[in-house]
Amino acid sequence: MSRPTVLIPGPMNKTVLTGIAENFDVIRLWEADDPDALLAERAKDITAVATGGTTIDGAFLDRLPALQLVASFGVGYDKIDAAAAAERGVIVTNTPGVLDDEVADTALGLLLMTARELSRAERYLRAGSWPERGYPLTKATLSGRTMGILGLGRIGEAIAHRAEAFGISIAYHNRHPKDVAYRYYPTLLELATAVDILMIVIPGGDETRHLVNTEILQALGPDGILINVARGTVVDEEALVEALHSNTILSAGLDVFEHEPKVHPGLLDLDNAVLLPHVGSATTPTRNAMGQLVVDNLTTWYTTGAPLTPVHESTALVQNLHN
Ligand code: 8YV
Repeated sequence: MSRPTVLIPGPMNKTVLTGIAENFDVIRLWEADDPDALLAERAKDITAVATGGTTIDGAFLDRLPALQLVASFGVGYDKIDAAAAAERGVIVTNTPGVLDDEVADTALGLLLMTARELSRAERYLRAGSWPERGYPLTKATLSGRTMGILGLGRIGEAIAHRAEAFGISIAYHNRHPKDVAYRYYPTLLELATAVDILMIVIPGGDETRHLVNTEILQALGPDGILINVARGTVVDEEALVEALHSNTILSAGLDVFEHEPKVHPGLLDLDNAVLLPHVGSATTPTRNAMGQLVVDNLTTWYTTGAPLTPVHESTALVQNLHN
């Protein structure tokens, strides 16, 4: 039997590249001299795409008439139009679960850096200022505070468990309440009003775009801390810069940005913002585990017809295949 052909549109995690090469014919589109010509020539052979950040919309899918599966690297898949894929009978998979602890660790690290000004204090030491005077006391402490989690999924729960160990109380807002002991708020505005720390873990995409706006930041208030480890698009970045500048909120810790890797210049100028270059899941073991799950989704699709981790837009398709 001939080996299935997998298209990789852009540069990709090494575990994926090595793992796929063992059992599939691979087209590395980003290395082609004329990617459009190559795509047109090979389109009829391509039955799967492995991707890690390329935009895959209806127009792209229409260029691949034989496509069956899009295996995406990462838990968030906002760059892929999974509904358009489902309409065309194409299943999308992502890499949930294997990165929960890593992202939760980053979230807590970012919270500590922000509340206790740890990166600013380190800059103070390196600048040689300590012998003159000790670093000023921080206004915020984490003890006895309440964290509101926007998007209590698997990563949100991993963050909640860690935060509880710090003595932080947990509340959350989802579309529907879950069977958990944490207090549920039916609206984001009520959650932001009730908590000291707003932790964003909700998926990106059109549905959640600019959910955190001026009104929400005002509700969070002058002692409030915003942490975002999800997608930059969830926050209206202009409104956030203004809120940090005018002390409408105390501070923000951000691992993600609306136009990353470009960062709003207004954020770069602010001392009450801690900024990380999207490192939530960025360790070698976790990225390898994510890469292996991409490979495993492809392999199981071709060997059993049942991908391991289809996204929710694809579940009906998968069920129909097995009925
Ligand atoms: C990665 C992420 O940075 O999984 C996600 O949704 O945002 C991160 O784990 C991203 O997948 C890298 O491409």
